[in-house]
Amino acid sequence: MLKPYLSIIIPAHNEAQRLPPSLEKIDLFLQGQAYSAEVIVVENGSSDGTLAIARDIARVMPNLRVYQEEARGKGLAIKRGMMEALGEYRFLCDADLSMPIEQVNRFLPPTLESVDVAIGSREVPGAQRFDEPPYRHFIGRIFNTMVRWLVLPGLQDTQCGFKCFRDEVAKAVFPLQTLDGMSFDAEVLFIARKKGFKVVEVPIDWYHDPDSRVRLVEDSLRMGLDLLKIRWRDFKGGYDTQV
Ligand SMILES: Nc1nc2c(ncn2[C@@H]2O[C@H](COP(=O)(O)OP(=O)(O)O)[C@@H](O)[C@H]2O)c(=O)[nH]1
Ligand SMILES: [Mg+2]
Repeated sequence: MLKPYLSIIIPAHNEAQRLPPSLEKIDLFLQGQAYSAEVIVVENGSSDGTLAIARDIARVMPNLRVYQEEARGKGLAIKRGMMEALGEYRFLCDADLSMPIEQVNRFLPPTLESVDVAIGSREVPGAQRFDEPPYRHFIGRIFNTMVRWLVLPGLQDTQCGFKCFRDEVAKAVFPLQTLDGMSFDAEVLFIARKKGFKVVEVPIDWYHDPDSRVRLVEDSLRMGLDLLKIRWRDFKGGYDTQV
């Protein structure tokens, strides 16, 4: 395959319901764009036939590739997708399309010129949130405060599921990623900054989807611990390797 301009990487765990309509929207959107693109789905740990459904869709969507990882974890799936991707820009995209896919162009030239890492943000001026219950927003703000104190000063929203990496940045950062779960974002952004790449926040529209794979208590505790792991690993020189 020739190097596409854009790779859209979708992690999918028990997404039998949400993935097919999202892939259809993405396919339609990409057909209307002047650039070339591929779509990569990485499934792991599903019990609802997500993998078979994604493979069925790949038969009629030639630019879709589907992969599977054995163990569960969004971070694990993202790392695999990033390693498989060929695009000049590599865009992480949640299966629920909480951000309308058309807004992917906000992360790409000519809207944003040659940015290293552009992250979708629900907290910077211009962003809008729809239908999010206040308690979920509040928990997100507590986590972000911890993220800013411990690993990523200045970034207002690191957990949004829509992020774009230039290929050179992805190749330098993702091989060093060690976190498999929901806090992989904080680690890869930390590594990117450490390597001297610039991270910018892009305002997006966010439509909250109450159907969530996040286990609020279990995942929140694990995510807090993960932030300490990032600091500890960095202290021990774990991110100093060049790849
Ligand atoms: N492959 C994979 N994807 C996951 C896993 N956990 C969550 N995801 C995906 O991560 C994305 C965000 O999940 P979602 O439930 O929408 O999280 P929320 O928006 O933060 O409530 C979706 O595309 C999920 O399918 C996992 O263990 N493996
Ligand atoms: Mg979601």
